[in-house]
Amino acid sequence: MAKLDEKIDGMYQEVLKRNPGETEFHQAVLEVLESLGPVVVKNPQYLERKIIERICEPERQIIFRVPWQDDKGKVQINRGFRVEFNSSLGPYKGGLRFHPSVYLGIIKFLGFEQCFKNSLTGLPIGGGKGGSDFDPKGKTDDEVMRFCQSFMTELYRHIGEHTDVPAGDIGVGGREIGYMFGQYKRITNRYEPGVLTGKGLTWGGSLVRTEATGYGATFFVNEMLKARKDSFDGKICTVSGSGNVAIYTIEKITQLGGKCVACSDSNGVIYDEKGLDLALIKQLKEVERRRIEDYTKTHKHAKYIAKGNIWDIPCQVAMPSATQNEINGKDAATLVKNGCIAVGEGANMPTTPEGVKVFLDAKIAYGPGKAANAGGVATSALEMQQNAGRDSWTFEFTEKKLEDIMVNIHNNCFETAEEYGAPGNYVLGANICGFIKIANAMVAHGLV
Ligand code: NDP
Ligand code: 2IT
Repeated sequence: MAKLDEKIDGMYQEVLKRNPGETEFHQAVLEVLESLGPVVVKNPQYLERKIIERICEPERQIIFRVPWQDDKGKVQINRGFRVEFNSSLGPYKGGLRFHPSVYLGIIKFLGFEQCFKNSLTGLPIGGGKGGSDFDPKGKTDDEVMRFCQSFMTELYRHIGEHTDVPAGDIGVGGREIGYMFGQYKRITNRYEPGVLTGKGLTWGGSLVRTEATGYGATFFVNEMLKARKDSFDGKICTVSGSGNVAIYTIEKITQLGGKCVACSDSNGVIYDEKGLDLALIKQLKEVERRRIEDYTKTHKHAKYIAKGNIWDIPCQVAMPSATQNEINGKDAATLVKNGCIAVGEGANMPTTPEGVKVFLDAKIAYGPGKAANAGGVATSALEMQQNAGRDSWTFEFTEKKLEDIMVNIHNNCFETAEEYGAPGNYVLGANICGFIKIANAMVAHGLV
C-alpha cells in the first residue's frame, strides 16, 4: 500500500490519539487516508479547510442504556449506539448491528466506511451506523421484540426521514426492523415509513431490498470480470457466511452461471461439491433460524468442517460475506495460490490490510466492500424514494436500477483508478471517488 504523505500521517496520528483502543476504526481510516495523498495535492483547499480531519470526526455520537426483561423476568442491560458520521450528502444512513462484539470502535469503522460507500451510490444519503452488543442468538422471538422496543424507546428521538434513517446489518433483518418500526410508530403516533428501511413489503418496504446487497456485490464482480473479458460462467465460487448477504450472493452467482460450493457460519463450513442447495439454506436460515451444520442432515454427500477455514477451499471467485477481518494475509495468499482471480466483498472490511496487499500485488480483480456491497444501501435509498412518493415499484424495475447503480459504481472506481495512475486498483478508485464528492459538499457548506 502507498506510504502516507507526511501531512496525512499527522492526521492519522491524531485519529489514533483521539480514539484510543478503537482498532477497527483506525484500520478503516488508515486505508482511506493511504489513498488521499494525490487528491490533496490536486486540491489544496481540502487541507486548508481541514476536510480530512473533519471527516474523521463523527458529527454526533449517541451511546445509551438498553434495559429489557428476558422470558424469565430477569433484567438485562445492553448498550446501544448510533454514530451520525457525515450529513453533507443527505440524512445519515446506515444499518444497525446486533452482535456481542459490538463496541464504539466497530460502529465507528462501519459509520466511516458508510460515508464513502453512500457517496459512491450517487444517491442523496449521508453516513451513519448503530447497533448494540445484544446477542440475538438463542433469544426467543418475544425477547428480541422486547429488546427492539427498548432500543427504539431511546433511538426514536434521534432519527427521522430527514435526519437519520437506520436499516439492518448483522443480527438485524426484517423481523427486528418490524419491531422497531412498530415501537417508533407507537411512541411518535406517526406512520412515517421513511424513518427506517428494510421494511416488510406490505408496510412500506421495497422489493429487492432483501436481495440487494448480495445481488449488488455479484453485479459488481460481474463488471470486474467483464473488464477482464471474463464472466461468471462455470466459475467455482465460495461465499462466507450464511446470512442475508451470503444467501443472495449465492442466488445471483448461480443465476449468472457460477457454481457456489461452500458457505459458512461462525461455527464451521459447508462444502458441497455438487453446488449448494440454496432452497435448503433459505429454509434453514431464513425460516427455521437453524445452524448451517444442519445442511448435512438431509444432504449426506456434503461435508461439514467444524471450525474450518472456508478460504482453504479452492475457488476462482471468493465473496466474503460474513464479517470484518475474516481474510488475513495467509488466507489471501492461499486463495491466490489456489487460482482465485476475483474477490468481491459483500461484508464490510472483511480483508485485513495484509490480505488487501496480497490481492493488490497479485493484481487479481479485488472489489473492496465500500464499492462492492453498496447495493444494499443504494436500494435502501430507492426504498426512501418510493416512500417519499407513496409509490411501490416492480421487482424488475427496481433490480434494473440496482444493476445500473452497481455498473456505475464499478465504472467510476475503475476510471478514477486509471486517472490517478493505478489502473485496476479499485481500492484507490473507491476511496478517491467516494471522498471527493463528500469533500466538495463540505467545502460548499462552509465550516460546519
Ligand atoms: P446476517 O446477520 O444476516 O449474517 C451474518 C453471517 O455472518 C452469519 O452467517 C454469521 O454467522 C456470520 N458471522 C457474523 N459474525 C461473524 C463472526 N464474527 N465470525 C464468523 N462469522 C460471522 O448479516 P448480513 O448478511 O446482513 O451481514 C454480513 C456482512 O455484510 C456484514 O459485514 C455486514 O456489515 C455486511 N453488509 C450487510 C448489508 C445488508 O444489507 N445486510 C449491506 C452491506 C454490507 P453466525 O450466525 O454464526 O453468527
Ligand atoms: O453496511 C451497509 O451498507 C448496510 N448494512 C446497509 C445500510 C442501509 O442503510 O441499508
